[in-house]
Formats: sequence, C-alpha cells, structure tokens
Amino acid sequence: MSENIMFKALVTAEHRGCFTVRLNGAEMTATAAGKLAGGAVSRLDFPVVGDDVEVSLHDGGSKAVIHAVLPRRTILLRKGLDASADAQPLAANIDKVFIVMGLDGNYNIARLERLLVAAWDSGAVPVAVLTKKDLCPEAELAARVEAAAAAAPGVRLLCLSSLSGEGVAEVEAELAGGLRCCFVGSSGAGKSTLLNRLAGREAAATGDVRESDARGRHTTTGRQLYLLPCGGEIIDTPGIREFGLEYAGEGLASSFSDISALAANCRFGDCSHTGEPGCAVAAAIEGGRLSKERFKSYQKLRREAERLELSTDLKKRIENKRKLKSFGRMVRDIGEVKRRLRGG
Ligand SMILES: Nc1nc2c(ncn2[C@@H]2O[C@H](COP(=O)(O)OP(=O)(O)OP(=O)(O)O)[C@@H](O)[C@H]2O)c(=O)[nH]1
Ligand SMILES: [Mg+2]
Ligand SMILES: [Zn+2]
Repeated sequence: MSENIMFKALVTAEHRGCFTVRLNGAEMTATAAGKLAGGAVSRLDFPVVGDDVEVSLHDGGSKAVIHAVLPRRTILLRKGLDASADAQPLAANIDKVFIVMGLDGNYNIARLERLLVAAWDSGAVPVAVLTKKDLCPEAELAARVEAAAAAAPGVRLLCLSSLSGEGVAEVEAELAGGLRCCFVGSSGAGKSTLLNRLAGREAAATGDVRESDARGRHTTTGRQLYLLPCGGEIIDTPGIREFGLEYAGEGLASSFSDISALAANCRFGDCSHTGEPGCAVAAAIEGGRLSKERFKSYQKLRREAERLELSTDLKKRIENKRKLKSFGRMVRDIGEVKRRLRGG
C-alpha cells in the first residue's frame, strides 16, 4: 500500500492530542502530520472530533496520519475567560448542540445562557436538555423548567431522567435522520449517563458528583463520537470549567431573541437600554414582561463579548506597532550604515 495515497476519514475521538479516525467502517489511531502542526496559526487549524480529514495509511493500514482538515459545516468553539488565549474548537460538523444541565445542584441559568450563545454561534441548532428530573423536588420542578424555557426562547427544551428513562425517547427523536449532535455542559450534568442510556450499554464512564455541592469530578477527559442504535451520532465531551464567549456574533442576539425583539421598538436604533427615552426594553421590565435578571445577564454577556472584541483589537494594534517598530529600526540601521560608509 502506497503511503502517498490520501483517503478521506472521519475523526471519531481525540484524547490528549491523539486521534482515532474511522475509514471504511474501521477505526484506527491517528496522529497529526508535522506539517499540519508547523503550518498551524491557531487551534482552529488542528483536527477536532467530527472533522472530515485527509489521511495516509501506515504500518500495513493499521495507523493513519492526518494531513489536512476538510472545510467544516459547523464548529462549536469555547473561549477561556482569558481573552488572550485562542478559542478551542470542541466539535465539528454537528447538526445540533445539546446543552445538558441537571435539575439538581447542577442547575444554573447563567451557564445555560452562556452555552446557548456559543451553541447559536456554532451554526448548529441548540437544544436544551434538563436531566435528573428524578432528583428535582416536585415542588420546584415547574419553576425550574419554566425559568430554563424563559432563558432559551425559540429553543426546544427536553426534560428527562436517565435513571428511569423517562423522556429519553425525545432525545432519540431529535436525532432522527441520523443527525450528528454534541453534548456540552458542566461536569456532573449527566452527559455520559444520558449517552449510555441512548447507546443501551456502558459506552462511556460516568462518575459520582460531590455530595456537598453536587459538582462533578471531571470523569470524561477526551472527546468521542458514538454511533447510536437509533442511527444518530453523539459526541460526548468533558465538562467545562469556564466557558467564555468567542465574539459578539449573532449568537447573542439569537439567544436573547426576546430582548432583540423588544429593542426593535426602542426609539433610538442604538439604544443601550440604560435610561434613554422611549426605551421599549425598560418599558417591558417596568411592565413585568421581561425579568430584571434576564436583562442583567444579557448586559453581562454583551459587555464580556465587547471586551473580548476590544482585546482582540488591542492585540492586533500591538502586533502592528511591533511590526512598525522593527521596520523603524531597520530604517534607522540603514541610516547608520550609510553614515558609516560616508565616514560620518
Ligand atoms: N438520579 C439521577 N442521577 C443521574 C442522572 N443522570 C446522571 N446522573 C448521575 O450524575 C452523576 C454524573 O453523571 P455523568 O454522566 O458522569 O456526568 P457528566 O456530565 O458526563 O460529567 P463529566 O464527564 O465529568 O463532564 C453520576 O453519578 C450519574 O449517575 C439522572 O437522570 N438521575
Ligand atoms: Mg462525562
Ligand atoms: Zn432600549
């Protein structure tokens, strides 16, 4: 077998820089070619689970080397809270992003809102999945589901228990037609448990949450794509500690479509909804049609996204300045040489 022939393969797993690819139904380990790493300018240039890639085969066809990442349909990005770090791609070519959140101590509306913005920006369709229904006190269930629905306007909301199996069929229905979806959510949300339920076997390891605060123990460490009996595909990912936003894309407007719709009626097109006359957003808060908390989280995410944009701008400016400076130095050096040649 010639090692120069290229094949198209699918990246099905990534664990600490090692990949698994699927080619003609067979899975094999793969590494990224040196030239891929050499030519990479950002983490976006590296393969991620869900990527279609070009590989060459080695060791009698048992190992693969990834030479190129083919164009992506969708890409889910996570930005650390450190604005200077590169965005990290989590999954590629996904149809839907399932934002998984437990109805137990894992429940956190601000996190849901944050993940929704990233999901909208990925180009895939977000779905909110509330797990551990069996652990939620009966008296609080309706209010929790309602608050999640209000935080996710226009987003399909599922409520289930992976323990009893109640509601799990609705996740399967979301995968109809063999869609590829990805699970995101904090550690302990119940992503891998739901995956196992869908797979009908213990495909992925799951872990207890700490009793004191219901926090997970980061059981899943790599990203992996699973082919389910229903025909759909799920990419399970590790719980994320922090989830910053990549940029103030359309995702923010889509996630807060209720506020965007209100803002369309503000008197001023560039209304910041902080006291301008004729502000429709302020009127809605006043009239109880929009909650103050929801408006606050919108403002917070918007400020964060703007800060990120600013710091990216700043980075570019510093980089330009550095280039100009070294150019200036070069011009000075030439002047020096000329002076010396003139004997000055
Ligand atoms: N009672 C109940 N427990 C659940 C349910 N779903 C998950 N759990 C439990 O929650 C704990 C964490 O579940 P995991 O599936 O490992 O969570 P994860 O989201 O994959 O976490 P990481 O891999 O760390 O990101 C485990 O002890 C599960 O048994 C549920 O629907 N009901
Ligand atoms: Mg897990
Ligand atoms: Zn306004």
